[in-house]
Amino acid sequence: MPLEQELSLYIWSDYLADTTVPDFEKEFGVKVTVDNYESNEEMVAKLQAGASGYDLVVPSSYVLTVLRAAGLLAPVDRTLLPNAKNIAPLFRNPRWDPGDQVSIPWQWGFTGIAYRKDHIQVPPDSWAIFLDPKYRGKMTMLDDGRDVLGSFLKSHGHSLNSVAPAELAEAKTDAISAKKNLKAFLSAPVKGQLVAGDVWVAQLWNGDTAQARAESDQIGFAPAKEGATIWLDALVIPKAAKHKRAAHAFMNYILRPEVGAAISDKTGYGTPNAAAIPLTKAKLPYPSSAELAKLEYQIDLGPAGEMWDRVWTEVKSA
Ligand code: N2P
Repeated sequence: MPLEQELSLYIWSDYLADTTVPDFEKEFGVKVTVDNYESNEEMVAKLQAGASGYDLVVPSSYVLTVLRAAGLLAPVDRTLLPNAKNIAPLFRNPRWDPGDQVSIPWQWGFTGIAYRKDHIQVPPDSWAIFLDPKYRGKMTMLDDGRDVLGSFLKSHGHSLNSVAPAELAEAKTDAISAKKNLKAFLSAPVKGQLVAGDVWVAQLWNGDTAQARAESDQIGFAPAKEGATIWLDALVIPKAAKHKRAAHAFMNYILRPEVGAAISDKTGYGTPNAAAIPLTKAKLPYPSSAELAKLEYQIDLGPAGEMWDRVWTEVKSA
């Protein structure tokens, strides 16, 4: 299969190093188009609405499960990925892609609480901060029902994948109370507001917080003591992709140690590339077993996903 001259990448915002795409274009003679999304749900909605122009997308693991089960993903030809040898054992043969058939890992991270040190003296290490009216109007939570309801489920000692209606109802009550204190539900774009000092406390991912910290030393990050989401986002090729050979070339390219390290240095997220870790500035290690014990992967909720969607819609419109 000859290398096509185009590649269309659909990826979370702020998830590439500045050099990742230009260097690939130069070396491979492939013109890359990059489109961004701010949530898994936004990406899935676009794919479901029939967007068929993408050659690579980067779902979180629980969404990968759904796309895979729906038969929307193309098999990945590992013979075209000699650099897959660099993938750390922790990220091989994951439960969301048994046998590594349709994906390669992109980055991993977790959700916590970003805060302005100049306004908040004690690191806010509990999701309860969002229920405290003291910082009304200066706080945001992610625009992501799984993360918002998940954090309040954790606060009550439940799994963030709970499908028990009574548990979800408790989380919904908290989310609606929190909403009164929030400036907005906002994901990656909150970084600018943290840096500007307009937001003092934000439920945010560790890497995006690190990106904000690179612009302001007033930004801290506290893991929530009740526990939180850990995720792994992965590169997949939609079945309808028109440039599958170029998609494989890009996959193999990002699995180079120096390319993976540059992505992590820019995004602040962990690399699943074992050969890249020694080259990263932060040398972000894999989660320790103590950390892993507090963190939980989101899983596909199956038919209960509809109940979750309904609850989240109710929170957003409350
Ligand atoms: C990209 C962050 C994506 C993390 N800015 C969510 N899985």
